[in-house]
Amino acid sequence: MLRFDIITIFPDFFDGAFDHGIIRRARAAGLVKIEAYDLRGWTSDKHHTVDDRPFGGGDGMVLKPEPIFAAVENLTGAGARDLYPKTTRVVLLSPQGRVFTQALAEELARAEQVVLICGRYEGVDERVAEALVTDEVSIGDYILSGGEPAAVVVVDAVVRLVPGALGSETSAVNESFSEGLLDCPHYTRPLEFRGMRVPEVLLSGHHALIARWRREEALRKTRRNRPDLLEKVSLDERERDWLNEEREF
Ligand code: 9D3
Repeated sequence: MLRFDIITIFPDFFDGAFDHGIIRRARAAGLVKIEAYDLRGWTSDKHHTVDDRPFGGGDGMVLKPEPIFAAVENLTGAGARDLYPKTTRVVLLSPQGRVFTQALAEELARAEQVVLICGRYEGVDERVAEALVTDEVSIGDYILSGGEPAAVVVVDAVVRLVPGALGSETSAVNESFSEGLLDCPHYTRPLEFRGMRVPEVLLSGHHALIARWRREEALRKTRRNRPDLLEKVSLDERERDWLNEEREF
């Protein structure tokens, strides 16, 4: 079973966060275990101090190393990166990390234990990254107040890749990012809604035409919203021509 251990100063943040849909089912089926731990539980001073002022000066506070080292040691059985079991990953969620991708989610899904350290304040004492962390990860180029929302994102993306977590309805391989393009548009009833009609081709029953339409609409959506993805995907000649003839959009 894949085990997630989340180290945070706001364990309540995760109340209910993993109690819905696929994650809830995966937990109920015993495929994954997800636990959030209060960093203050690994402090030893009277005031349960987790942070302190930065050496060199500056605004804000920095998470102290001692409680985080104690937490990781306690949760992994080892106090240094090279001593973890090879199936253990210790992830520091930080704006300075490499950007989280589907490829990293796939790697983490093959682990037995993923420890997620949630940063807060101005940051985390760098000795944590130096000695404990196997992966320093950001979820994208925007500013969060802390690593907690990022931890939810990572757990969600990884759990759905654990074998058996998705129902038989869907399969993780047949999804948007595996194809390298964004998904095509989808429609359901009613046929007409507030004057907007479902594209005729989807009603035609002509499966080859429908498949071509879906591929072209996926290309159109990708060009509009994620042109960076088009560089990485191989298109056949028809698809390149189609994209070029659509340039006026
Ligand atoms: C002024 C320098 N800032 C760093 C870029 C300060 C700062 C901003 C936000 C320090 C900590 C944070 C809290 N963010 C996270 O802990 C975080 C995060 C994020 O802000 N964006 C994307 N991914 C992540 S993962 C953890």
